[in-house]
Amino acid sequence: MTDLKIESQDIIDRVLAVELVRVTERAAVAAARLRGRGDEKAADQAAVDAMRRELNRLPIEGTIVIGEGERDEAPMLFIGEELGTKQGPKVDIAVDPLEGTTLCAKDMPGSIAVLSMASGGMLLNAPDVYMNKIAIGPGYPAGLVDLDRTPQENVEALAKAKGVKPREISVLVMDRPRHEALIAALRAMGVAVRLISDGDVVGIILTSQPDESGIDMYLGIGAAPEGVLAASALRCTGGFMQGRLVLDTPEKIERARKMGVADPTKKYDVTELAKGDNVVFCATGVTDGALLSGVKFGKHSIETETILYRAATGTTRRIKAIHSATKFGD
Ligand code: VTB
Repeated sequence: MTDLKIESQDIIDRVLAVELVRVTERAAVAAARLRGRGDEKAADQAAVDAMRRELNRLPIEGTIVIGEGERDEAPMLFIGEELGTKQGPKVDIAVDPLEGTTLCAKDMPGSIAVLSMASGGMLLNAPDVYMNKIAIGPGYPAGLVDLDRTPQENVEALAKAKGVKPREISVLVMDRPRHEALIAALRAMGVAVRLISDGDVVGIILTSQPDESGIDMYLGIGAAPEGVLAASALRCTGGFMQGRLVLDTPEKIERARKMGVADPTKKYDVTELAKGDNVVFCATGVTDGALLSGVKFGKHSIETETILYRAATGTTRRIKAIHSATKFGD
C-alpha cells in the first residue's frame, strides 16, 4: 500500500503548491477585467486585492519577503506583510500580483499574476530596488557565464559551449535607455537582441527553454522581486542565473541592511536567490504571452492558464481551468 503520510517539509510544495493556483488565478482574472483600460494602477490594485484575499485563506504563516513595495507604500502587498491563517508552516512569499502592469493596461502580450513560495528564510529578503541579472538555459557547466564578465565574454563562452557562432546567439534585453551600451555591444558582435518592453520574469524563464523560445541568454537590469521570482522558476526548470542588487545610494544600502543584506555588492546565484528544495512558483496569464495564454471571458465561462513549477521534483504543471462565470464570484 502506498504510504500516504506527508512530511511537514512536503506540505509546502505538495499540498500548498496546488492551492497557489487559486491565488494567481484570482489575481489574474481581477486584473484581466481591467485589461486595455489604460489604467495601470486600477489593474494592479485589483490583482493585489485578490491575491491578498486568497493568500489570507491559506493555512500558512506567510511573510512577504520581496515584492512590489514597502510598508509605507500601501496598499501594496508590502514587504514584511504577514499572510495566511497562521495554522500551518512558516513560509516566505515573493509576489508580483500583476507583472507587466503597462502590458495589461495596454492589453499587450505578456502580463501575468505571479508568486513563489518556500520555507521561511529561503527566499531573498530585499527591498524593491533594481537587480542586475544574467541567465542562461540548463545543461551548461557551472561558471560558464558571470555577471562580472563583459557581455562579449559571456556570449563567446556560451556560443562556444553551445557549438555555435556568437551571431547565432539570441539575447533578451529590456528595452531601456540604461541598456543602450549593452545592446550596442551585443549587436556589434552580430548577436540577435530581442527587446521586450516589460516583463522580465517570463523573459528569464524563456532562457530555460531555448529550443522553444529561441532565447539563449538574458542580460540587463530589471527589478529585484522579478529576479527572485524568475530564480524560483529556474530552480525547477534547471537554468542558471545570477543577480546583484543595485544599491546605489546610502539609503538603499541601509534599507537592504535592515532586511539582512550585509554585503551590498553581493552576487547571488539562483540557489541563493531561492534556497532549499521546496521552492514553488506559480503564474497565471493575464494577457496572452509567450509562456501563458491570457484570461478568456466567455459567455458562461472564464478560462485561465496557469503554470506551476515545483523545484523538489522538477515538475511543470500547466493547468487550464474553466471557471463558471456565474459562480466565480469575484
Ligand atoms: C522591471 C522589470 C519588470 O518593470 O521591474 C520593469 O523587472 C521596471 O523597470 O518585469 P523600469 O523602471 O525601467 O520601467 C517590468 O518590466 C514590469 O513590472
